[in-house]
Amino acid sequence: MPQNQTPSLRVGMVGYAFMGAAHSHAWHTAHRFFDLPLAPELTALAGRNKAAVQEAAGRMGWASTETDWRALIERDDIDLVDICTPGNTHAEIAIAALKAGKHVLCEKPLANTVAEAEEMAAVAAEAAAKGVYAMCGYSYRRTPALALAKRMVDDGRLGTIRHVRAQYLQDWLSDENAPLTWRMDKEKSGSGALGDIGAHSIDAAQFVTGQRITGVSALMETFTTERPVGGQFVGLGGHGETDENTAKGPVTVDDAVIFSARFDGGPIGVFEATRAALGRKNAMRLEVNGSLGSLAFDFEEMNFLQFYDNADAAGDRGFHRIMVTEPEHPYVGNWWPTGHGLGYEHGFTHQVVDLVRALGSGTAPTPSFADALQVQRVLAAVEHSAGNSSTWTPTYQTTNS
Ligand code: SOE
Repeated sequence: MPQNQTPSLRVGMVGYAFMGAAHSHAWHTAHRFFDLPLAPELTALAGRNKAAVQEAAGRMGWASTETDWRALIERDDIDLVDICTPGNTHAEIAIAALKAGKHVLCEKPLANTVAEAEEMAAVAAEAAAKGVYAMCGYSYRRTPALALAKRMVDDGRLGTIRHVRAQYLQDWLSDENAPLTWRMDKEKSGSGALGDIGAHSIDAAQFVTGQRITGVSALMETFTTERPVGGQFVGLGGHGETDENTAKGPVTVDDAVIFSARFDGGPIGVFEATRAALGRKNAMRLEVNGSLGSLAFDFEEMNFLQFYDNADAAGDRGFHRIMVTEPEHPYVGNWWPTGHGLGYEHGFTHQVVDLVRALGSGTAPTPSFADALQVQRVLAAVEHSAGNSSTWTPTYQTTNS
């Protein structure tokens, strides 16, 4: 349908930091590369600081601004609310938006607690019955290589899944002088590496395998327990403008988490998430081992998927590196010729594509708030396990038997 005849989807976004920038790019780009039933319009951007939100709106291409998200939700020229704010605000904004008849895209993790996530999922279920839909922004599942991994598992190329191995390794908090931000404040962020990046690994592992985590055993650690206050990050990997005289505040979340997991279909898993793995920048990795083959992915080489096929002739067996840039691969055919590759921002664009296509066909987008509630339950189980080391066995207590 010609662009000028495609019905609009008028978007209001709350928040305009790193995720706000990625989402803005996606709202601008999706219908320029994919045929969509609705044409997104960047109608309003909400933020508390008037000067800052106006500057951001100009830079990111939003038509108007609000200094209160409630005003955004009351507007009758807004069809969908996109929540790009810290986790402690997700529940209030999403519930109000859904009850006002607005579709919702909510950044991950869904909430800071299971109780909040349960309420959000319940309200979303009621809204869906009225044709108002909600999606949670686990965008990594829309990286072409991970979408291909799921397709291959669904097609039985791995056989019976036995192992899941997930790591999400960053290093932007390796420096103990990196400043204290909202991500290190449990009240605002809910948790540290666990909810910020471990949540991505949990969703990706459940998405690719099609199975859910039923139990965990965990260890969490905070290496730097206080940080300079008032410094500003220069990007995620940057260092705050602080010195030895800057006052310090407490870090109330984890720097790192490791946990073992059991999936409902039988596999066992090992997970690791850290923001203190010096040298690893955004190494979101997933390996799945099955009875017939294995897959391995590393976001730092996001255009490739490693595949070991035990059906190969014995002399030919080995991990093959699939370059996920063929038209046959998920999403890629709408971009560049084979071999040209995609980037981090494309996952957000694909997220908008799938969301808008679902809304246009009157179907519920995924991951739903119920899917995101399952991730929230895993996050809570990890925190509970780590805080109750009843099964922890110090080596000095082991007997010689
Ligand atoms: C920080 O760790 C962060 O920005 C996460 O919050 C994002 O979800 C991830 O995509 C990149 O790293």
